[in-house]
Amino acid sequence: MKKLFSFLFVAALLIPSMGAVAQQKYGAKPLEFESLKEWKKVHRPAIMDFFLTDVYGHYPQKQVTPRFELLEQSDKALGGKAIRKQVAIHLDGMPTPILLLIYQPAGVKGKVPAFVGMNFKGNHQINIDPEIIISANAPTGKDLGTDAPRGAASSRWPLEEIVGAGYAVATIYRGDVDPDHDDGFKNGIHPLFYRAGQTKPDAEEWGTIGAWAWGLSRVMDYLEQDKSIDHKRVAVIGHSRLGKTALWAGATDERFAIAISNDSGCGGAALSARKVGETVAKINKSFPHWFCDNYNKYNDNEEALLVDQQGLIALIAPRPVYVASATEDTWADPEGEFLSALYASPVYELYGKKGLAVSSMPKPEQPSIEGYVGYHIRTGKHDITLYDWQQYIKFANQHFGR
Ligand code: GTR
Repeated sequence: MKKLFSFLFVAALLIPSMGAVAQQKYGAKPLEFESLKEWKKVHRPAIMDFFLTDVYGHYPQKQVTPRFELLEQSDKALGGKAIRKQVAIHLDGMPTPILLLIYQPAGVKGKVPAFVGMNFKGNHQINIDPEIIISANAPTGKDLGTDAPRGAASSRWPLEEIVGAGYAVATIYRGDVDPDHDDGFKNGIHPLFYRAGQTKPDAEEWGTIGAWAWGLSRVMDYLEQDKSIDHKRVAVIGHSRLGKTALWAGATDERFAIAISNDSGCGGAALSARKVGETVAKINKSFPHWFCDNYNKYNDNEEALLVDQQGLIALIAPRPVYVASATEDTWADPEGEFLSALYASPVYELYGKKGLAVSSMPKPEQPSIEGYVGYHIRTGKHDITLYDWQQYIKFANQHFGR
């Protein structure tokens, strides 16, 4: 009898913990659950914890409060169509500020919605506007003339079209938050958060994508206190590595009302388990600073992932999300990007929202934007173009009631 009791006692102890060890893997499949309650109570927290601990890394506990300084403002930007604002986002301990550049429609009464995104080579490359302040961290000298002259990326930032549609554009340079190379996390914002004696993030702490996403949240802090911006209608957007960042920012900061991923590929919208194009092992080798160190556990070991990248998209639910691909961008695995959007859709349905409106991959230039999960594939290469923006504007109009 005594034996039986102790057996039952040990079994009772073991069963729940065995359950935890053999934790259900969601895999690269549709995220289908019984109820919204179950999603919110069990699965969303587990999936969020997985992305925090094993993919992008936890944000630090310590709070660093930004201070905003308006450096410059003009009502005559873009030939009088726009107001331009340039704001320094100061962080205690950072030698240089994050420079925020905003264009917003001129002559508008009331608050305007906005697109917020990072740029690759400095604010001055998004438009030829000679007044754009060049960040101390942007490529300079020879590079400024050749690699990143003013307006070099203006095709990626069709300001006239966006501002013409009634939206503000707010952008920062990625290198103002954290440089995009493996510098041992010495030069960006990471050191501001180190504990005494700490010299680099722990294995489950944020890498560069996490830091960039944190930077986008500081832009949101600014927008919340700018009375001309409707901070309840802000879409976070990014291309490629900055698309991965936009999705993570959207997942972790619910103030972003929409998240848009343009050609974000591996570690963004694309499913990793397909191993098409860039893989977890390849991305961790080429860009060891992007993710947290724990992500290396999944190099050539995708089956061990608790959930695939559809989990990242589902974390944004019920807020609208848009995933876009390009036909020649095979490195980013367009089909894997589409499937992620599709597999996240059942979570939207739990909230009573239509997810993706199509169940098979649409042809190029046939966007699916009726649901809360939008998708298109555009003919052409890895890039963000006017066509892409036109779809994002339509999608935002629909959800922002415009
Ligand atoms: C590539 C990288 C991709 C993507 C891209 C980009 O080199 O392999 O993951 O992020 O860069 O950001 O343009």
